[in-house]
Amino acid sequence: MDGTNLFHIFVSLLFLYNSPKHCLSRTSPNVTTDQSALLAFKTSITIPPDHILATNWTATTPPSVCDWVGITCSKLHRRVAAVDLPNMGLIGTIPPHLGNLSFLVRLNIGNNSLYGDLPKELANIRRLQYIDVSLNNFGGQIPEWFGAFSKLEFLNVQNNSFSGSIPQDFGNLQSLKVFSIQFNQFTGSAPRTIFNISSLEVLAFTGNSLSGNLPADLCNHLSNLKFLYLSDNEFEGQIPPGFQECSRLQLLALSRNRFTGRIPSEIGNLTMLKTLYISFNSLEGRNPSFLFNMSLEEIYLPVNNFSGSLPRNICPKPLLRQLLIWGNKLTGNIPSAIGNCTALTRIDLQENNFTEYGHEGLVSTSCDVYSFGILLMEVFCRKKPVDEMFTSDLSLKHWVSEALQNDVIQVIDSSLVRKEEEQFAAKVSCISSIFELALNCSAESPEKRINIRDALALLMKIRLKFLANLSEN
Ligand SMILES: *[C@@H]1O[C@H](CO)[C@@H](O)[C@H](O)[C@H]1NC(C)=O
Ligand SMILES: *[C@@H]1O[C@H](CO)[C@@H](O)[C@H](O)[C@H]1NC(C)=O
Ligand SMILES: *[C@@H]1O[C@H](CO)[C@@H](O)[C@H](O)[C@H]1NC(C)=O
Ligand SMILES: *[C@@H]1O[C@H](CO)[C@@H](O)[C@H](O)[C@H]1NC(C)=O
Ligand SMILES: *[C@@H]1O[C@H](CO)[C@@H](O)[C@H](O)[C@H]1NC(C)=O
Ligand SMILES: *[C@@H]1O[C@H](CO)[C@@H](O)[C@H](O)[C@H]1NC(C)=O
Ligand SMILES: *[C@@H]1O[C@H](CO)[C@@H](O)[C@H](O)[C@H]1NC(C)=O
Ligand SMILES: *[C@@H]1O[C@H](CO)[C@@H](O)[C@H](O)[C@H]1NC(C)=O
Ligand SMILES: *[C@@H]1O[C@H](CO)[C@@H](O)[C@H](O)[C@H]1NC(C)=O
Ligand SMILES: *[C@@H]1O[C@H](CO)[C@@H](O)[C@H](O)[C@H]1NC(C)=O
Ligand SMILES: *[C@@H]1O[C@H](CO)[C@@H](O)[C@H](O)[C@H]1NC(C)=O
Ligand SMILES: *[C@H]1O[C@@H](CO)[C@H](O)[C@@H](O)[C@@H]1NC(C)=O
Repeated sequence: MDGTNLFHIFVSLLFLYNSPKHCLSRTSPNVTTDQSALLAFKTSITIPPDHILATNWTATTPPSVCDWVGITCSKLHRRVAAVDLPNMGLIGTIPPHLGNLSFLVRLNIGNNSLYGDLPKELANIRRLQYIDVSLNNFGGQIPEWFGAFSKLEFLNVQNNSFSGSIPQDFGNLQSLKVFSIQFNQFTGSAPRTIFNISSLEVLAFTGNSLSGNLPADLCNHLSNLKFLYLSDNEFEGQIPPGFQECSRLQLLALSRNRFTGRIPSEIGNLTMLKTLYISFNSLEGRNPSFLFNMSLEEIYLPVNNFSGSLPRNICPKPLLRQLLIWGNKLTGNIPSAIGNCTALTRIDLQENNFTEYGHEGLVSTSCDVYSFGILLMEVFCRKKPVDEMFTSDLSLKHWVSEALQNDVIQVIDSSLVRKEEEQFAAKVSCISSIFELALNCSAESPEKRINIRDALALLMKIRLKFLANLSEN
């Protein structure tokens, strides 16, 4: 007799001895167990009488938990497979009984007012794939036994009060795709084992007190990573090289840490990167111009020590939407090719050492807002300041301001607008808005002038409105 047959006989004997009825009545948890667990949860939370759970979660025989609000049962076993109670205003704690939901795959109790520890009995739920306890008041250490959920794909504990270090065992979660511990009070270094989870797509540590250097081989195993949030921590040292291995990266957030040194040029190899946040560090280096050669849509570099000038061809692709680089040591002109950044909606270049606008540059942020206003009028007016007609700024301003009240077309450069063209009205309205802004900029008394930051923002708005008008037609 071979081993397989022996096995079959053994199994049959087992069934004879333990009839299913006998078996159930003794040890096997069933849907009644699930009902008890959920009722225990109900008693551990404060529910106003008019809350849906107050009437809906009612014990019945036989149990009908599968019809309860927020509960989904598995088709096969008719056991509770998912608890979805987000945004319910629940106040209370998680009882240990919840660990009896042995068929639970998804636990989503985000955005309530639950507090206390996560009971260790939850570790019994080996099937868990999805845990969202975000936006609650849970505290204490993050349980080490989370590391035992070998099927876990989604773990979000963000916006709670967890503290202590991130357990090494989390590196065992080799199916994890989303891992967010943002906005807690975690300390210590990020365990290297985490960066070994090759399934990771989102890794979010922003808003803790994590410290130490990032591992030099940070990206070696993270070829699926799309979003990396490490801002608002106490990380220090260099930004590690080797970022080209994180080849799917779309967002990299390293702001408000203590990073020093240069931006590694390997970042330039990230062809899918759209957003780069590295503000408020002590990064340096001349001319991080490779950044402008990528497909970035948002560049945030404020308050670092970058020097050098902006590249002449600043927007080779018109993708850039936000460019914030105030508070650095950049010099030179603001390139006139900034006009090629047609998607730009927000720009802040202040507190650098850019030169006044000259023949090369269009706008200088350190230039006074008065000159900017005059420049705007010069650009859009029929007459140039060389015209004898204008002996002073005053006459230009006067001319524009008169025209705004009467017939603005008279002063608009005729090569810019023609009466017979389709966009005539949209263009005139746009230029009128620009003239109004220009007049404000060049108001005689300085305290009446809009500041340059707001002026640039307004200019962007005018542009957007113009584009919107065009698309309506
Ligand atoms: C579940 O098991 C309990 C004993 O633990 C038993 O009394 C009950 O009848 C069972 N319920 C169902 C629905 O099988
Ligand atoms: C609970 O709510 C669900 C879905 O709204 C409904 O189907 C079910 O009948 C309700 N059960 C009770 C006991 O009210
Ligand atoms: C959280 O839930 C409340 C209702 O309890 C809702 O008003 C709020 O929008 C939710 N917040 C988020 C971030 O989903
Ligand atoms: C999470 O907490 C941070 C910091 O307190 C806060 O800025 C953010 O709005 C919170 N997130 C949500 C979704 O409420
Ligand atoms: C990461 O994984 C590799 C191979 O999969 C292994 O050799 C290495 O020891 C792991 N590193 C850590 C810190 O777990
Ligand atoms: C990074 O990009 C440079 C220039 O585009 C290229 O020469 C280099 O091979 C790339 N490196 C990697 C590791 O992809
Ligand atoms: C820039 O460098 C100067 C001089 O080295 C230093 O004093 C300053 O703190 C640095 N600024 C930033 C934001 O790192
Ligand atoms: C940007 O790309 C162009 C063409 O691919 C290349 O010639 C140039 O050297 C690049 N500039 C920087 C600063 O990487
Ligand atoms: C800007 O340039 C001026 C004069 O060249 C210099 O005194 C100042 O230190 C520079 N500021 C910065 C932030 O580099
Ligand atoms: C702006 O873009 C146009 C068209 O792509 C290009 O011909 C021109 O050289 C760019 N301007 C600058 C200053 O790079
Ligand atoms: C210019 O705009 C600012 C703010 O938008 C306003 O406070 C000020 O009164 C305006 N000045 C003139 C001269 O219109
Ligand atoms: C499962 O949960 C424990 C608490 O962790 C309870 O003490 C048990 O009574 C419960 N078991 C069942 C079958 O409901």
